[in-house]
Amino acid sequence: MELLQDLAWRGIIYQQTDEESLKDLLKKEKISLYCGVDPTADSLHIGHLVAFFTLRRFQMYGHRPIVLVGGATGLIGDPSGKSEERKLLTLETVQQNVEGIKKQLAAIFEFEGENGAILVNNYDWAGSMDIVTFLRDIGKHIGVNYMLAKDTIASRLETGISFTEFTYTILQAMDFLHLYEDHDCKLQIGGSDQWGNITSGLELIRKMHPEGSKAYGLTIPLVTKADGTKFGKTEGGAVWLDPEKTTPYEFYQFWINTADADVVKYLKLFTFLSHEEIEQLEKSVQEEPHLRKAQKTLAEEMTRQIHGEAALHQAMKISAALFSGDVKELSAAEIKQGFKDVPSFEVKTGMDVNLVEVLVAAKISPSKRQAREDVSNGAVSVNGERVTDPTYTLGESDRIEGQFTIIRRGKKKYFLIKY
Ligand code: 485
Repeated sequence: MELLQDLAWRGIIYQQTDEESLKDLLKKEKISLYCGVDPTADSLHIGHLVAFFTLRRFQMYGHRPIVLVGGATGLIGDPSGKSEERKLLTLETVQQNVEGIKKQLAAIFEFEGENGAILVNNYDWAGSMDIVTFLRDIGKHIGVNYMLAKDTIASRLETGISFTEFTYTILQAMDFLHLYEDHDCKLQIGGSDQWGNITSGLELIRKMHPEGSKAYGLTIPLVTKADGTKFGKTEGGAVWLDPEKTTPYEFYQFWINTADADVVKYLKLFTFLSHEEIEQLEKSVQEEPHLRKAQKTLAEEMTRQIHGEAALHQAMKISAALFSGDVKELSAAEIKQGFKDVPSFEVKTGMDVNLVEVLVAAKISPSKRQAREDVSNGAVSVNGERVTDPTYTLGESDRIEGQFTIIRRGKKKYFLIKY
C-alpha cells in the first residue's frame, strides 16, 4: 500500500497544499521532509507524537526525516492556537530544553543508514542573522496583508499581539527555505495549528525560487476524544515522555484507560501495527469489549516504543500487582512508580511501630477504636497479606527493601508507609 493511502486510512491527513502532485512526487522520488518542535519544556509530551510518528512513517517508506528543534523560535514563541502572548523563556532555559528534547528524539528515529534522520536546530542559522539582512533578504518577500490574513494572527488582532510573535511565522518560513536550499527538503508536516506557518514557508520558497521545483505542506488533525474532553491531559497535567515526569507505569495506565470509543482511532494514529492487526482489535472491541484487548495492545505498543521492553514489563507487573492486591513481589523502585499518587506517611527509621497506631497517625482509620475494628474485621492488609491481630507491630520484615510498607484498607484504598 502507498504511504499516503496508509496515512489516509489512519486518519492522519488533515490538509494538504497540493494533494495530486505530492502523490506523484512520492511515487517518483524518495524525498527529505521535516517537522519542527519548539523547546518550551525539557521534554516532549504525547501531543507531539502523532506528528513525529508520521515523520517516522515516511522514514519507513524510504524518505529522509529532518527533525528540527527550535532553539531560535523557542526564544520567540509561536502564537498559533494561543489566545495570549507567551512569556519569554531565557536563552539558558531554551538551551537546556533543546538538550532534553534531542535525547528523546534519538529514541524515536533511526539516525543510521541511507535515509537516516537528520537533527537540526534553527538557532544555527537564525540565531546569528543580523536584522538588516533579515529585513532586506527575507522580510521584503512577505506581505503584511498576507500575514494579517493568517488565522493565528487575525484571531489575535483584537486582544493584541506583539511584533515579536507577529514575526514568528517568518522565522518558521526561513527554516523551510533554509532546509529546502541546504537539504533539498520538499515537505513540511505538522499539526493542523501549523498550517499558517507551513504555508508562509511555501510562500517564501516560491518568492525566492520562482523558477525552482515545488515544495509541499501536509497537516495532521488534532487528536480528539469522543467525550469532548481534551486529549493527553490527566489530573497531573500533560503526559510526558520523560520518565521522571510521567513514570512508565503512569504512561502505561494512561493508554490502558482509553475509552472504547477512542481506542481504534488511537491504534491507527499512534501505533505501527498493520491494518489487519488493527481490524482484528476493532472486532474485539465490538464483540468482547470486557477483555480490553485493544487498550492492552495500545498501552503495550506505546510503552515499549517510548520506554523500552524492560520498563513495559515493569509497568505491567505493577499494574497486575495493584489490580490483584498481591503487592509483596514489588521492588522499592516499582513501589515508587506505582504509588506515586497514593497517600503516604513517614515513620522514623529503626523503630517497630504498632499497626493500630500507624493507622491512626497516617489517618488511614479515623480513630483508635475504628482502627482496631478495621484490623479485627480483616479489612487491613500489610504488603498484600491480611493482618487480623490488633496488637500487630510493623517490624523489619514488613519493610520492603527497608523503605516501604504498603497498607491497604478495604478493597482498593492504598497507603504507603515510608521509613
Ligand atoms: O521551522 C519550525 C520551527 C518551529 C516549529 C516548527 C517548524 C515549531 C512549531 N511552530 C510549534 O509550535 N509546534 C508545536 C510545539 O512545538 O509544541 C507543536 C504543534 C503540533 C505539532 C507538534 O508541534 O502545535 O501541531 O506540529 C510537533
